[in-house]
Amino acid sequence: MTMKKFPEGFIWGSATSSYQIEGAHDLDGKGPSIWDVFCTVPNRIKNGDNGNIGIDHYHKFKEDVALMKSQGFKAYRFSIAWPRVMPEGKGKVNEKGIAFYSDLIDELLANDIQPWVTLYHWDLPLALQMEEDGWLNPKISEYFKDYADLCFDRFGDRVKNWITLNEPWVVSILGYGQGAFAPGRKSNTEPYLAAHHLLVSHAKAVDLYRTKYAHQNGAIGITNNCDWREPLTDKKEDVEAAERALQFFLGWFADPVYFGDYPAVMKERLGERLPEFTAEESRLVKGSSDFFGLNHYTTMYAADEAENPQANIKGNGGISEDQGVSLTQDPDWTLTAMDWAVVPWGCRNLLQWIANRYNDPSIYITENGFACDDEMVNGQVDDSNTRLAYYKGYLEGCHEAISNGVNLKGYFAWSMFDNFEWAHGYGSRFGLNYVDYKTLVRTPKASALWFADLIKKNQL
Ligand code: PNW
Repeated sequence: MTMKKFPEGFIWGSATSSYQIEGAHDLDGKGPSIWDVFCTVPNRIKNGDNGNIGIDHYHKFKEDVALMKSQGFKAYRFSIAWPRVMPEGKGKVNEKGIAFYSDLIDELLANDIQPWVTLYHWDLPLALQMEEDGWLNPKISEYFKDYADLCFDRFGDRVKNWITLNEPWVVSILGYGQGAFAPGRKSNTEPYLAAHHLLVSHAKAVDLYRTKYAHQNGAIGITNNCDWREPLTDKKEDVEAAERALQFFLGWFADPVYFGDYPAVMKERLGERLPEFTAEESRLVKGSSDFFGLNHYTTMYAADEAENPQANIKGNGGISEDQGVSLTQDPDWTLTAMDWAVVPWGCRNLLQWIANRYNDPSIYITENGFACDDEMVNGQVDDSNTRLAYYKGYLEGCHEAISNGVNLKGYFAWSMFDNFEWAHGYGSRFGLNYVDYKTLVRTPKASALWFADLIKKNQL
């Protein structure tokens, strides 16, 4: 077997988000978020789970950083809970919340782990939802900018890698289209409006960082999620359908960032439901990312709807009737607990598609991982045939893309720990480290030990 080396300086990290791990939902002055409340609505979350306690990272962060250090991670991606530092989303600052993140950052740096900080990973302050209509209100971009200003001011002396938004596609589609995530709205117009305000909010925060905080010499970008779409057949209609699906998924957010406008195919198909960028907005959004943040998990076959009208669409498709695309999985593909298929070559193909379309940006995979309901047997979780095999395959895909010239600069495993998997609750475990939700004891799974070795050697 040939050894697959990764480029020197390749960044190996693991990732989490605030609501999924912190707990301490109402402690030390934190305000409620839309997720705190969404979880109280009956039947929205599997088993009625919620993030009230999470994995109590709020109290155990030193232990958690020690675990990262022992597993060799050089970077840690986490998010700041907006309502922990600004309980009402604007105005008054909660100094105890600031102190928590400040201590976490210091602890990471003391252990030679670079903090990669996401400003928004879905826990919007409830007051902004109730009083201001959340992401549907154009004023949100000013509130987000002020919140970003606070974070750059308090943490920017030590944090050099910022991600404004995590997965605006999920916020728009699952939060405002399908209603599966907070704030639970169902609509075929609101997702496009929310997305527009998300993009402008991102761009204003980046502009602020590059002007007011230029002296901090950090990098800032956005993280988008995208599955790969492989044409079901090599018929022209299916090839076009797969391309159209990618433009509705990733192009929706990445085209504005790289080209200053939405993809032509979205404008054609959506007409007035797709907002237009003003000249000023377009100027602000274009070029607003120092790197291409990508969260990637799975792949589906895409066919033209007319070609394959009976296809069984299983989530992840966005608003399919807007795209005229039908999606299917190969019955031979292994599925995770989320029903996401394991397709390592899709990861390679997507990286190459991004490199081609966006002119070879520096790419960081900011999430990639495998969900299952792990079990502890004799004090150990052996995930070598499930999660570990997934990581190995996907990292081989990454390595191939790098060999083909793709500028992939780093990789963050999702997730460092088992945690609250949103609407799926605690049953779908993504962690490299097992968490016993009764005792809150953390135990490295086989995949965590495999990562430690991989990082040490920097090769597969
Ligand atoms: C991402 N989809 O969520 C999030 O960034 C994480 O917080 C989450 O735990 C992880 O992936 C696993 O789910 C997604 O429907 C949720 O395509 C849904 C989708 C994609 C990503």
